[in-house]
Amino acid sequence: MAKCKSVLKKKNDRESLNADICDHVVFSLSKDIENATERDMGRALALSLRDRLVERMLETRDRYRETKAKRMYYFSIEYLLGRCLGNSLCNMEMLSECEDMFKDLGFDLDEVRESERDPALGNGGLGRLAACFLDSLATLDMPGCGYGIHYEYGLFRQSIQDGYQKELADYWMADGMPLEIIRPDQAVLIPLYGRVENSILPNGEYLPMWLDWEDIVGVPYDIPIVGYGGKTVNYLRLFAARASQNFDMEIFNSGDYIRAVQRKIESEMVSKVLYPSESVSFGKELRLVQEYFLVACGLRDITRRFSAQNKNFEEFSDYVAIQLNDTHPALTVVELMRFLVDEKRIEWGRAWKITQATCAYTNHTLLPEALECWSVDLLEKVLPRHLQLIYEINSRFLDGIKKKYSEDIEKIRRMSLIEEGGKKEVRMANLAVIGSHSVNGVSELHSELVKRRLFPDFYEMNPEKFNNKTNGVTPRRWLLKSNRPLAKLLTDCAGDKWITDLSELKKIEKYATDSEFRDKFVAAKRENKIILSNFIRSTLDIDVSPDSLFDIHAKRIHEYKRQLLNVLHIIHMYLEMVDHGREPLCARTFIFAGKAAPGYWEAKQIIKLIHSVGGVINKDKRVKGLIKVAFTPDYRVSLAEKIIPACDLSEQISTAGTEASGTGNMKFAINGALTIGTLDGANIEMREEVGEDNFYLFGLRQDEVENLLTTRSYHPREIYESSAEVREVLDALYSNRFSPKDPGLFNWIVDKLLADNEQYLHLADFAEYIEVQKTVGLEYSDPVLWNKKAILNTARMGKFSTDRTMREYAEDIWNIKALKNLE
Ligand code: 26W
Repeated sequence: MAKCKSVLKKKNDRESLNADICDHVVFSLSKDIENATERDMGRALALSLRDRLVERMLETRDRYRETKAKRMYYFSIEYLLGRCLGNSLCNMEMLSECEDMFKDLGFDLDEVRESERDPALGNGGLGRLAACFLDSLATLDMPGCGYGIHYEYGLFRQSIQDGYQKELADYWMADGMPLEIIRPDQAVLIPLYGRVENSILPNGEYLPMWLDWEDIVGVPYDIPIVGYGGKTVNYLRLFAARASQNFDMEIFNSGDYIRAVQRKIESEMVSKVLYPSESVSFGKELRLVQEYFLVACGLRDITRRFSAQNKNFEEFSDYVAIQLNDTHPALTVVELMRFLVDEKRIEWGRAWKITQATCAYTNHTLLPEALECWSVDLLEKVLPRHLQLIYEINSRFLDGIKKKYSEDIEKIRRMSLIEEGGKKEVRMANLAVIGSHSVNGVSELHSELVKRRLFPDFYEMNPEKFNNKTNGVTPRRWLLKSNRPLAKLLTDCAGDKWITDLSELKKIEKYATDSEFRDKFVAAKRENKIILSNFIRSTLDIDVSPDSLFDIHAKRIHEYKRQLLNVLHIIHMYLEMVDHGREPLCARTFIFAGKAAPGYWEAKQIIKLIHSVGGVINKDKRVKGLIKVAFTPDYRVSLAEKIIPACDLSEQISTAGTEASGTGNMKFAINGALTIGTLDGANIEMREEVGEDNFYLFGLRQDEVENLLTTRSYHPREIYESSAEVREVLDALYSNRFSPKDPGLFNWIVDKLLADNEQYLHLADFAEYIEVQKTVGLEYSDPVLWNKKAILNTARMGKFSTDRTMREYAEDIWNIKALKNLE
């Protein structure tokens, strides 16, 4: 076996890097150095960086092999990586050096970096969390890699026309992805469709045979994931679907060339596009195939690697942990059983124990419409052997329950993997729960609700399985890289240990009332606000003052996240000024960003509403300099990196009990924004950490919400009748004040908000929201008070680093260890 390479050939000093960049311009890009454009220089830099990463990646791999380390594989249908060049340079501690070098060469590295497309292979929170996890695992020197799909089209790009969202295709690979490494030699073959023949061997053993399947090839593309300090380089392995050679055979045999090529193209559809929704189950065949494709490619890769080191699959779970990122990869449970039972001929009970010991499941949403179910008919067509296995898993599982709870038919019905009503469906969440040894939620409140609301029967049966792992974010991307003015100030005052231990920022607590520090903190925030103001001016032609309070709501557009409540407040503030002549306590800029799922009509209407309200307010001279509304289109990681550092007030106002955790909330607070929020998701823990005086709390608690909803005692019309403020705002919407050219456009909103079945309780929280927003305005006008609170937010967010989150998963669920580098 190869020895660990403790001596790296590629040096990071300027001369070596410079020479490599020139080499890549000539030999990889085939250009003269004199004619190299900014884009060429960016690519050459990325290729030179890749050389360094690859070397370290091989070294890391050797280290894992030689120590026979247990590894964790993160299975996720989404990864929202964001741009990779700057982040990798930052983690390699090469960013400043490269900037200087580029300046000397006559280029601006910032501009080069701006031209990199975001790989947007995810929808929102779940995919971004996966990306933060990978960064932390590598930084902690832990053997943990990601497995996913190499979508050709990422999440749609959003443009706005006449206030409406329009979707554009995101062909993110147009300029190539210089950091990735294609590995055709490690391609895997995935069977689909076909039928099962049940035969019996002469010795009486049952031998199911999956026959007549079609196959697709999964080709791995590796994106190196470098930890901070550059020692450990793990990878994210994304599989692209390719047609197999068999298709070529078919062309040859059938003579129907065009039809055969069409089939080839169809099979490559599997990794063509990311499904663009966060919150509805799709039920579409292609999506099921994608989910199986991820699972099957991932498991084949893992079992191949395991076989190379260890032949005894009884020991599989001693060396392999698989984390299921929501139910999308839940078929892992079935595919691993198929592999162990059908291919390795391991006895069912043993195989089940190995499977459970290997798999763990994280739930990321409580919304009932997002819980995945797959129709039995579809499973039968796409994965006939897997459906058999699901039935077998279910029947053994239900036998166990019957023994334990005798004949509680209702309980058995609820816990079954098969939903029997109408069209038979397989409940993927139940499958993930019973096939795993650990089930976790992503914040304390959410984890409680996972036990009580989602899986009460499973919790009663196996309480020890259920646990909480509060989310976090990586401080490298979300502070060090995206907010360099603040990062520098923090390092100057508290040293640089915070980069890998965010709790070190406690050290700046003592400066919360220090005027010199405060001035610098304010200056850093102002620098970020100026950058964002300029961006808004140049892209939207809206003039916003960096002296105004930047009140920001940036996340996917969804009714439960209540962008509507924010708009109601804006309208209220506007009416106070123009109808009642009451000046606000401070000038505000309301900034929105977020995409609506293409098929989610209400969410798209909310985007239109924001534009319509903004359109009226922004051109009304009476409120000039006092309120502005801006919607920055195409929210994505790179835009978040611009927006978040510039925020004063972060809107985290979901109805209590609906947002599993939130992670944007953490990014804003770390960057010194104050939060206005409900007691939902991780807001609760953030408030505990930063202190209740430093958090603007409002709204019903989760138990109050639950009570109102279950007793059907929410009657918003009564609120409308009794509150002049509510009436004014809703009447303004109804009277077409914001839609003069489109009468009745927003009537549906008023109707919905006034209906007893309005499940997000906007009007129940309205009065308190308005009240607390007044306090916000008052306190913002007192910079000493405001900035003391803002500084304490940054100082006390240590808990919300994914370094902490990953340590907890590693210790409590995966049983993997940090592997110190040889250097
Ligand atoms: C089947 C369609 C579908 C697709 C995606 C259903 C559900 C999802 C995700 C689970 C939704 C999601 O992204 N959830 C978010 O996960 C974040 C990371 O844990 C949390 O911070 C957010 O609160 C949660 O909404």
